[in-house]
Amino acid sequence: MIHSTRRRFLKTTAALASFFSLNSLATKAKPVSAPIVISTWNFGKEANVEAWKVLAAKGRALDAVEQGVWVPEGDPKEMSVGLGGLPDRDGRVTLDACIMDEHANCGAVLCLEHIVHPISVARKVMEKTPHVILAGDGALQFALANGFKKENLLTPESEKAWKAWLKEAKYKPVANIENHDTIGMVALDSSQNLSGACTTSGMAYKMRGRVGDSPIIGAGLFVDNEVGAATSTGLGEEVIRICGSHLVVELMRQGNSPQEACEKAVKRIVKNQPEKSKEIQVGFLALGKNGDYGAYALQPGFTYAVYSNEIPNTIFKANSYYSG
Ligand code: SD4
Repeated sequence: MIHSTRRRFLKTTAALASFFSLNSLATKAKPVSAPIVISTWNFGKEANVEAWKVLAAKGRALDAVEQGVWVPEGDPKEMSVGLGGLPDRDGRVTLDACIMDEHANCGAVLCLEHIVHPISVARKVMEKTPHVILAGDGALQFALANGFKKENLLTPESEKAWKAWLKEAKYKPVANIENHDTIGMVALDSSQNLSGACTTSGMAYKMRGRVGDSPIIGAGLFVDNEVGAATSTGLGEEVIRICGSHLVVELMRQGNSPQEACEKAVKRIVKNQPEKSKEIQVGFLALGKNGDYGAYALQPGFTYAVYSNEIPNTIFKANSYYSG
């Protein structure tokens, strides 16, 4: 009698436990929605259109993110990426980019000058060299040897902005606007594979040779095909200090949703730099293997664009730690 009551109790407890664990999974995870592409800031919306063409045709996420980020890279009006990017304090446009695929293959270029599409040079580094990173003159030499054209990236508008800056020549990053933005894009294709790309002209009026988080695998971008992908934007030095995108992906591996993971990474920055974090912007964007996604920033104003079969290329505002 005691035994059968106990057995019944155990059975009920096991049933309840599995009910609740399934239920908590169900509430955590949104429906699988591959393919999906998400990218940083408002200009991500236009970039998503190109990425979506690849994804909708059942192409690879890797091709989608490369083609997607080409849009702001090639747009002279975008003063934070590629052609027309704001220069360093010496007036030189220096670009940073990296790309990563579902096999943990990755490539990056740092402080690359004169090439409109650094993301494609990064992809060539990944595919054609035994290395992950090429920097500066070596990256340019490699690009030229691989058929990329040498161009002047400093547009009259960027040059004018730089000359105006020179009057005071004060380096002071402003949250969200004016002198920084980056496109980070992550995608899940219809074969359920993840890839990501991140490309920028970095912080405007930076010191010559300065490199931010964007081309650093694990900081500006990280992809783990078992778990998810993440990318970042904002003041790169603060992202590098916490290996931001890698941290987000590892938090997802531990069972956090992409949203929770982005929030925890932002809070890590606050914990490390409580005073500084009030004045700067950092935003994370993450995509889980199941199509769930999330974003979070230090300050209000961080936007991102999502495109999937269920979400017709929409710009969302990320929640933030500070209310502004
Ligand atoms: C950098 N993270 O170079 C880049 C800049 C950026 O929004 O994303 N700005 O630090």
